Amino acid sequence: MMLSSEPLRTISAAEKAAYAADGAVILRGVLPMAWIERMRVAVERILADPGAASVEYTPEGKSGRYLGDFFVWMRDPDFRAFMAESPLPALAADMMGASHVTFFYDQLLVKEPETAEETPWHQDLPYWPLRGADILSFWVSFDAITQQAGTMAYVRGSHRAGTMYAPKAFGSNTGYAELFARMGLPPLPDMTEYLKSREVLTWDVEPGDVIVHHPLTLHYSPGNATKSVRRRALALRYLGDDAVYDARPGTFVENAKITAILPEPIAYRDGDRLGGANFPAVWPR
Ligand SMILES: O=C(O)CCC(=O)C(=O)O
Repeated sequence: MMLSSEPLRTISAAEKAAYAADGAVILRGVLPMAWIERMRVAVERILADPGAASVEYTPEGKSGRYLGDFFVWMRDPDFRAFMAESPLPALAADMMGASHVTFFYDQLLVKEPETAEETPWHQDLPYWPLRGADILSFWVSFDAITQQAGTMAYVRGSHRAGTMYAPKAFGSNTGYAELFARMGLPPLPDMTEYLKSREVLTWDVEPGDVIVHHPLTLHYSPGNATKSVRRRALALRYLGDDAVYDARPGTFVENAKITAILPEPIAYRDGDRLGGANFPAVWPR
C-alpha cells in the first residue's frame, strides 16, 4: 500500500525557532491519517508478539501495561515503511536543515489504560553512542491523548546547558542499573527542587501531530490514569549531517539485548558516521 510521503504542511520558521530555544516543539497536523490508521494495525501485531529486546515495564500482576520495544522497523514492514517512506524523513531533513538523513532507531512506547508506571525524567543522549548537533526524535501518538493518558512533558530549554546526566532505568525490572553506572555521568538533579525554577512544556496530542525533541532535553511522562484511552506512541530517531559515533562507555551498544537484534556488528571508530543495514540512509529518498 503506497501512502503519501509528503508532509501535510511545511515546518514554519516559528516552529524551528521554538525547537532551537526550547528543545521541544509540537508540529500540529503534519501526518496524513492514512499513516496513523496503518500504524494502529501494525502496533497490534507487535503488542501480540513483542521482540527479543522488548521490555514489559509494568510488573506482573499490576493493572495496565507499559511495553517498550526497540528497532521494531527491522522486523515489521509497516514500521519500516513508516520510518522510511512516510513524511517523517522529509520533516527530519527540514527540521535539521540536513542534506542527508540516517535513521537511528524506533522505539514503541505503549501505555494501556490504568497503567501506573511513569517514564522517569531523563535525557536520551546518554544512552546513545552519538555526538553532534543534528540528532532529533519524533514522538508520534496514534491515539488522541491528554496528560491523564500519559502525554510527554519537557523541561523547556534544558538542552541548552549541554550537561549529560546518568539515566535511571525505566522500570525496576530492567536490570540496566549496572550499565548506566558505567557511563560515569553525574546523577540527575533532585527533580522536585529543579522543577520549582523551570517551565515544563506539555501538549495534548492528536493523531497527525508530531512532537520533536532534542536528545539533551529532559523529558518525562506520567502513567496512563484513564479507564479506556489507549496511548500507543512511537519515538523515531533521525540523524543529520554532523552526527557521528561517540565511543563513550555505557551506551546501548554495550547492551547485549540490543546488539543481538542488529543484523550487523557495531564496528565503528570514534568519529565515524553511522550507516549500513543497522542505520539506513532515508534522505534524500
Ligand atoms: O513515551 C514515553 O513515555 C517516553 C518517550 C521517550 O523517552 C523518548 O521518546 O525519548
